[in-house]
Amino acid sequence: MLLCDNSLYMKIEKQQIGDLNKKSIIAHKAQFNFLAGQLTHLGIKSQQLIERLKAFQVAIPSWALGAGGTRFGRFSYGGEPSTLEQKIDDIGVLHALTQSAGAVSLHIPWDTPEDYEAIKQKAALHNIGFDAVNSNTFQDQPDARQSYRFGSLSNVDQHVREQAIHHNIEVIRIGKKLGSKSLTVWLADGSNFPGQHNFQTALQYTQTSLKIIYDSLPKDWKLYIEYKPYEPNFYSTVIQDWGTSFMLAKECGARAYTLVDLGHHLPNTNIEQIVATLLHKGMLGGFHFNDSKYGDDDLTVGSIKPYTLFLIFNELVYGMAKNPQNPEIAWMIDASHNIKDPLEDLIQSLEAILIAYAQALLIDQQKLRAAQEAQDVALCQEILQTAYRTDVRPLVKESRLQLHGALDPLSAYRSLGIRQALINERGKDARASGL
Ligand code: LRH
Ligand code: MN
Repeated sequence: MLLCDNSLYMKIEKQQIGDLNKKSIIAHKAQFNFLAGQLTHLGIKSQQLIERLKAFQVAIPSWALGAGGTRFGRFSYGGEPSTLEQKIDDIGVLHALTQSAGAVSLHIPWDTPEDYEAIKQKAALHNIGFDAVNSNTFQDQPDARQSYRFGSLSNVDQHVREQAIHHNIEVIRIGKKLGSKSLTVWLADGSNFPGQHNFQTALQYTQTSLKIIYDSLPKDWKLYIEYKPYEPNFYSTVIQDWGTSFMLAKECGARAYTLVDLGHHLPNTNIEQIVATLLHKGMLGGFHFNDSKYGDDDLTVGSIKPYTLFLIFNELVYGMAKNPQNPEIAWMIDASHNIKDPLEDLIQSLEAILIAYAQALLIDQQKLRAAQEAQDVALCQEILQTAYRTDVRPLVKESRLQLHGALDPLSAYRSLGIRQALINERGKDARASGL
């Protein structure tokens, strides 16, 4: 624990991590050298791959550092961050251990900064940047004049639309003060019963409202439009799928893009094909990584469908090489932790993301294209699954080691007794704002 402007905060020193790594460094080097040897044999330069893993930074959602919950209950975790400062400290812990959590994505008003300079200083202390800011027009604020019960940017009531537009412009203003360069808009807007909505009117109001928000963006900002098929509305959602988001973004302008939240797809949707389509059109702005079995379950990344995550990264690796028209993609996690320690859950999600990326980087894209052209279906599958079945964990560990992170972040987190230290500092009943 370290003292910073008279508040105690958790900071893990490189020395502490180095000492922990000593216990497993010999085993790691043996596994890494064996894999690196195999890859050299295949003409793959491990260090080039490692540099890409080191550069891959994922933004942590400010709303997912406490225990999540459902309408059926919420189980507090103890030592949760109840201020934005404490949330940044927790992301600092994640980044120190994983060296891949180099940014925070704020949700407004859940995490509106009080002291901007103090927040920026604290983030800088932990080498954390500010990624996309998220607006919230799916909950009514205590002092709000208008209600979002029947929607926000699509609401038939002009005053409600104006309030929602104003909120988004306020969120941009907050983001500018922190150095963020993008706004994510997710709308809960929709209907619960047939006949409740005039679909065309709702879509047109949404289009017009988004355009006003887009036109108030600073010239170097991007707008991400996040789609979702259902919840909290259960009959229709205005921005229900990638096509609607794509269309609305195109109408807004050149700096508006589609954001893909992995949990926002109906069962068995081919998400990797959606990703390829968006890349092909230069419209893939960002990701919300998580995993799910049924709905928007917000589970640990790679915990349910790791092969799908791998296939998505295959399209991303191909697209990052082939689609210069697509902007730099914003990588973010969007998860909710109902039964796991939030920090352990995020450590596992970061690991799963880097493993899927490393596996996809092993795919010989030229060989795959040749097999596709030759319509050698079995060979296409072999090329993919050879990469998927390669244990790339030594590469991911080596990328962390080279950045002075932990070889095994989860066991380091436990060995350092961080959760108990947070409970001692913040108490068992501390509760984080957010989902
Ligand atoms: C909607 C969503 C969106 C956030 C919210 C916290 O389901 O994915 O990205 O605003 O979760
Ligand atoms: Mn999301």
